[in-house]
Amino acid sequence: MIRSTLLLLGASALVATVAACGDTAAPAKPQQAAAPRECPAIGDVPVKLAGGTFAMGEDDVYAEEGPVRETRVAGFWIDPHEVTNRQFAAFVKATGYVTVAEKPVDPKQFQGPADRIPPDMLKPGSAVFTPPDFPSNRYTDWWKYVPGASWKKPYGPRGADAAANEPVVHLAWDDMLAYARWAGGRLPTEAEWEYAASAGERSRNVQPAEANSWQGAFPNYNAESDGFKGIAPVGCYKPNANGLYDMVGNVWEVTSDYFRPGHDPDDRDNPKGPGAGQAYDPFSPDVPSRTVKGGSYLCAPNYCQRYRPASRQGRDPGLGTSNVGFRLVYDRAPTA
Ligand SMILES: [Ca+2]
Ligand SMILES: [Ca+2]
Repeated sequence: MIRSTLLLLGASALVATVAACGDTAAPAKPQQAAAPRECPAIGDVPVKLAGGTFAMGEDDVYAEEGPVRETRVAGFWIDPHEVTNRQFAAFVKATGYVTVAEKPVDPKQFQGPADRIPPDMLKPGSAVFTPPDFPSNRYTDWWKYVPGASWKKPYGPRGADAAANEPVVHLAWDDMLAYARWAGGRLPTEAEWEYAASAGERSRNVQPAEANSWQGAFPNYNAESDGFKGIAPVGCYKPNANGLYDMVGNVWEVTSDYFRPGHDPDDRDNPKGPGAGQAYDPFSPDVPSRTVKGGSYLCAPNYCQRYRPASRQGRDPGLGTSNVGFRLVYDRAPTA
């Protein structure tokens, strides 16, 4: 598992080499989630979706999302909400599983001499959104590798514990696979995810009342007019027409497809994305990134208009971040 590349993130996936990460000794200023408003309790029972066709992709926003083409997807079941800390904790309790972010980092995962690796980069940890107090478009101004950050401590060791009904974050690809095996599901293909998120409508940016995104000038001014500064508990916004919550916004969701910019126009029948050898992420060219969907609480009008079903980016499989989660799909009716 390669971990020397960081990050996808709010909007940019970029290579964070040892040099780019620089000195991590300065204390980070982890962002705390705003006090949650009242959100209705929703169940965990997966939703059955019949197969069908839909117009996958968008042609007129970001180049990586096209071309639009009619795509067929077979039926499946899908989680009604992002996998929560409560659900992931049950998996950890049952199995003793330790996530990648909770383990020391192998120096071999970095390019360059071991004695040039900042010691903090070898400690267990993860990438935490840490907003600057000045305008910026450099991802290194807001992504910090925080030792001690993990799914249990999403804002770092000095931050709050993971909230039970918030989506689990800071997981690597292998962590999600392990959870999926335990839960009897699998990561959705990009086509399955987008079909479920679109729910019969054309892809469009949602309004602040519809999903947890970012209002104001990212990264230094968050107007919070949608009610949440950071991650929201699942189910605080109205579900889509399929009965699915937070498909768009809150946290990006990992799919099983490898990422490369643009869709194969001829791959329309239950597409599963390119092979590992064809994976290409311009921001992390050295690793076979997976595709993430739907944007997050960090997507803002001035920076990342990706609070849409068709939005997509690559995501380093080896490193967790504080704005990426997942949900599962199932090929047969899940047992209670
Ligand atoms: Ca928000
Ligand atoms: Ca989401």
